[in-house]
Amino acid sequence: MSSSTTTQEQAQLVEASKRQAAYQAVKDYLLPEYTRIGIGSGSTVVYVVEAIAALGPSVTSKMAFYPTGSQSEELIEAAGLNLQYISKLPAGEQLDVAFDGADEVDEDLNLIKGGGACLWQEKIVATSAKRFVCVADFRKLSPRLGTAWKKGIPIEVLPMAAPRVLDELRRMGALEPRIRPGVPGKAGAIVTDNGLWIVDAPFLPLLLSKDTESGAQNEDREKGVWTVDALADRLIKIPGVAEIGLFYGSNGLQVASGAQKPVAAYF
Ligand code: ABF
Repeated sequence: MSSSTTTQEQAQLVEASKRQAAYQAVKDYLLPEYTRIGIGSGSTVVYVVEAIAALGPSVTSKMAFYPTGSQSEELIEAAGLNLQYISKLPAGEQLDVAFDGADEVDEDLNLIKGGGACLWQEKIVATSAKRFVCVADFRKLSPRLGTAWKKGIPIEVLPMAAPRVLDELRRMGALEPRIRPGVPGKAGAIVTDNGLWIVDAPFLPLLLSKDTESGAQNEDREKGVWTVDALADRLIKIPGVAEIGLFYGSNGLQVASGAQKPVAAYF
């Protein structure tokens, strides 16, 4: 078997896994009585929308779909689904469920998100939902965040603050944090749907809270090793940081927003 065939077969396996995960997630978590559905970003979510559209108008015509950015807005419209905006969701009301992908998922369902630069709106939609369903293929699961996704934690920043944010990240032990470039071959940073930039900050694999029950946390932090929750708490406080691509699985979404924790990751 040639190496190109192997690469092609691997690509097919990944696409089949994403599709299977998406259809399973929709089957298990899109209840017919739901009326407000969050739709995330990325290539896996394309299959989520495909699976929803395949249910047909008898199910979907009573539902409204809330995007996390321009990509999912286009997906919703192209599938003929009813597009609505989270800005119009009245205070005190919630989405029934939100589906989104991830770049990496650890065993506590903590997530790295933002590889597609949509993390801020993704977090708003996720935390507006009673239930958040992470749809992820087999490549995304790892014991510690930073093991499978090595590009770093995506952080959405105010452009004028980017150099200061990089300085602080280096002080915290980030390994070569950098401003994410925009279009290949052209100078300049990627610009998010919110007009901001993305900084990618690689750290050594993040510990789960339970890893530090032995009391080794301080010693580890001096070596640049953080727990998910300690790092998230610190990153979000850096001046100029708008949002971070760490989504807590076990408790963060609840603590931060009152929304429910992620309930599922499919592999
Ligand atoms: C969104 O899309 C992002 O938070 C994440 O970065 C990315 C995952 O994309 P894919 O499904 O293409 O791997 O969910």
